[in-house]
Amino acid sequence: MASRQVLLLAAAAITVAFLSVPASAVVYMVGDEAGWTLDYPATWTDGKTFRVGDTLMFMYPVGSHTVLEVRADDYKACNVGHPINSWSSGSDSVMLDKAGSRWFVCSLPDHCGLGMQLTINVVG
Ligand SMILES: [Cu+2]
Repeated sequence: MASRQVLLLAAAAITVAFLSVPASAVVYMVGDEAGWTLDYPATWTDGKTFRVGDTLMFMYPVGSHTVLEVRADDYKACNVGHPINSWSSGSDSVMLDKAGSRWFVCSLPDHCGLGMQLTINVVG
């Protein structure tokens, strides 16, 4: 009997946990089907509204690219020497956990200059 009550409580707690996740949270595949590549289209962000709680997924063959989060001035200059964060798993999940602008580049030689740059504005 007691174990049945524990199970019911656990089920209720799980339900509440799911309900508290914003229904609007979106997982964005950067570059869509093409992924995070040299052909990544600069227009990919057009028409998208990124919100706190959404996630960016960067997909690429391991070793072919990386993902660095950088500051605005390093973004503009393609300076990869002082990243805020870096990822290289080939399946990198980046949570948009706060409002504001964020800047991402690939760290491989010339890739940033060839267009592997992504800047987004996250709204609360
Ligand atoms: Cu690259």
